[in-house]
Amino acid sequence: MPRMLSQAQVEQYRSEGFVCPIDALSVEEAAEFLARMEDLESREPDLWARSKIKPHLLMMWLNDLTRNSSILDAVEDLLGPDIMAWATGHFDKKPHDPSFVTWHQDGTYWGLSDPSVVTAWVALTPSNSENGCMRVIPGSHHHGQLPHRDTHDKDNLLSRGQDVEVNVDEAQAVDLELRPGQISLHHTMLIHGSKPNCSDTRRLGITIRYVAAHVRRTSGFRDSATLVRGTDKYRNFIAEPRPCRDFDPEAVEFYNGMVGESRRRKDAIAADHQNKQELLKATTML
Ligand SMILES: O=C(O)CCC(=O)C(=O)O
Repeated sequence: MPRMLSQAQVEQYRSEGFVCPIDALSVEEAAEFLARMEDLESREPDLWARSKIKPHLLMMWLNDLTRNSSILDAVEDLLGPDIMAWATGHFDKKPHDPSFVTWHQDGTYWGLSDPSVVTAWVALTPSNSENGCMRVIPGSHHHGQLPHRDTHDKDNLLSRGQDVEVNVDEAQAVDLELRPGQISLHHTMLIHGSKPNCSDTRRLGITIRYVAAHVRRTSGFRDSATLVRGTDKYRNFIAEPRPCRDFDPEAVEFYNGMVGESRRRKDAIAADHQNKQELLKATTML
């Protein structure tokens, strides 16, 4: 018996690669997380620039969010009982913000051993078609890893502006509309993206990338994760410290160590991806 999702939602995740919407937090709980985030934003200039990778190591509110029992119940229905929070992020579009996200598959540069990886996209504000909610191509996770190119557009919210190099049929796209506190869950190979915010309201989503404890890195680089439910008998990731306060010095030291590692890993995976694509193109031209 699933804990949070219905059997139909579990099946939808398998067949279409996403589930949406899920009532994980109440509107009040979402407002409280948002208030804690905004309070920190007002006290810490460059908050997000200082914590691009794994901000849950540095911010108490975000660390608490990764451990939310309703979110974890839904994730457990897809990944099983042993769950690690591996990465977190924020996708923020201010009113009339031109920022967008190109069509992409998350797993492209992640270098993880298997697809037991789920993203929980947590809405802290309303997220709808007008303000640039996330859009997905149902069933696209069945196509496996597709080629991508880096576009580096300044308005693209992705670090490299990753863009999938296949024709995406926009008519197939489904808008994932959420009220504050609701979440969507999506598969690591699902093609998704989002348009600019054409409204007067902020659109803010927090991403939590959860992995099943058996998942490991395919590259030789070290990486860390936080066990948020169950047990970790595999020890594939270095255990992350839980911060006692925002920008806890011990957590900052740990974070700084992981940043360098993460950059080296991403560059190595991107170079490997590029080589494979060039090889694929050369072979197709023969
Ligand atoms: O929030 C968005 O617009 C896109 C989010 C996204 O690309 C992701 O969660 O991987």
